[in-house]
Amino acid sequence: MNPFDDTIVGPATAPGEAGVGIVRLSGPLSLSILQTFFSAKNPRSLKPWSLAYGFVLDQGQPLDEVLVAYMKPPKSYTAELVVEIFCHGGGLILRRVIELCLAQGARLAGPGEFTQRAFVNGRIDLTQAEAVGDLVRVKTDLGLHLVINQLKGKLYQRILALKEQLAWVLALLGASIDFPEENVVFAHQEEITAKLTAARADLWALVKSAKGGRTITEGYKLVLAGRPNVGKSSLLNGLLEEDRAIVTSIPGTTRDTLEEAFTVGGVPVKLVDTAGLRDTEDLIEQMGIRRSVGQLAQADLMLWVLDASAPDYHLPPEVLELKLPKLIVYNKADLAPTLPQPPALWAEAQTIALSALSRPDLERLKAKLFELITTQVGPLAEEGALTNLRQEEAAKKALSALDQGLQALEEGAGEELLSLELSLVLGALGEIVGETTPEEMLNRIFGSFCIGK
Ligand SMILES: Nc1nc2c(ncn2[C@@H]2O[C@H](COP(=O)(O)OP(=O)(O)O)[C@@H](O)[C@H]2O)c(=O)[nH]1
Ligand SMILES: [Mg+2]
Repeated sequence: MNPFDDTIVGPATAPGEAGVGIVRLSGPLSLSILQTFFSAKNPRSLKPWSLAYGFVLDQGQPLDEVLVAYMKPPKSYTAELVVEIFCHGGGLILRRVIELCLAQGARLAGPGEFTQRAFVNGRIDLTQAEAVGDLVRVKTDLGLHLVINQLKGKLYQRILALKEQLAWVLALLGASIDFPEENVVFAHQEEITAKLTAARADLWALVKSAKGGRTITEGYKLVLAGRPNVGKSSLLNGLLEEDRAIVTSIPGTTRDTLEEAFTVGGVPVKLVDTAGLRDTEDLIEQMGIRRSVGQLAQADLMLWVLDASAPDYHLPPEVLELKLPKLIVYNKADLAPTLPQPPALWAEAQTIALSALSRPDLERLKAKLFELITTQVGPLAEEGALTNLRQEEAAKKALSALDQGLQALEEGAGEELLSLELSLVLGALGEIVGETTPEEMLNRIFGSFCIGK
């Protein structure tokens, strides 16, 4: 049974002039409220999951010519009785139709309340509800792919599978606590360890997916770094196809970091130009260099730009120590008769030789970036990934409780302690999908939706 006994109403389309504007009702009175003011051309056409044509009447006078659909529980957006009235788009019409509904006993829906009902009524989990919110905001193809998969329940399924693995172990432990004379932990120690180790690997992968998931939705950070005058700013301008950064032959021209957005194959990318890394007495330049290092610390990929005609591999130690993926870019290849050997340092990094002044070369660089980015984040869109900080925090909480449990098991602690840790893991996973999420967090999530969603 659905827990809500009131009926809510709201505009399902954005305000303003448009071809159609939709009023949506959800709750037990939806259909009877509709019938007080809807006059169908053919009364038998008002059937569930089909469209009926007619007029909305206000005190007997036609207010709008509309199409109406109603959906019976549980096969509707909210899993309740839902009515949608397709009016002509226009602020006044929608307001008047909503007023008719309110006069008949409906209540104005709050932000995200339809989706919240779908969640509370168990049609979708919290990650799917969040996907509904993200779907309207997503700006790139890959982001859309990820969010649609989340809406279809890919992330939910991943978490469900993990929970099942853990629940199985918990049941085994429960049996042992109930019948302490048979030392079940002892009997099944190996099996339990194997099961929990496998679960840990899955959970670890899930926690790791958060970075990629957020990269897809929020953006991938590419930082151009290297010695002064190697052509970093020229590369930024070339990739953006506009003269955004100042380029001169004077070393030390770029003194501050500069960030611009573009997309590579559907992934939003934040491209950052930085001050050249060198020892300098100039105070402003020193500050710029500190900023460069700060940007690199947050980068997903460093483009280490070198002058191919005179490569200088010297970099400040704090940059050398950074552990992040790198692409070595030998720029000014047009001036280099032979290309230098890649340095032994960072031997694992890929290299590309090009000229920032050549359009085909820049296209080649873009293709390379596409390849690097999609190998990092592409598969995530398919498998489902954590896409926001809330989910990530809960997954990390689950991982640390599971580690505690594994440690307890190793140290031969009793099954009670292990059961307790596993319950904490299940609780944290339940928070991701909305089973054990605190009320105020739910309110915050749905409160960020628009009215009528
Ligand atoms: N021949 C040649 N000159 C380049 C190339 N890329 C940049 N330059 C020149 O190198 C100088 C420094 O470029 P700039 O982008 O300001 O370097 P930054 O200090 O690393 O940002 C400018 O005079 C550019 O025109 C290239 O691929 N070939
Ligand atoms: Mg520059």
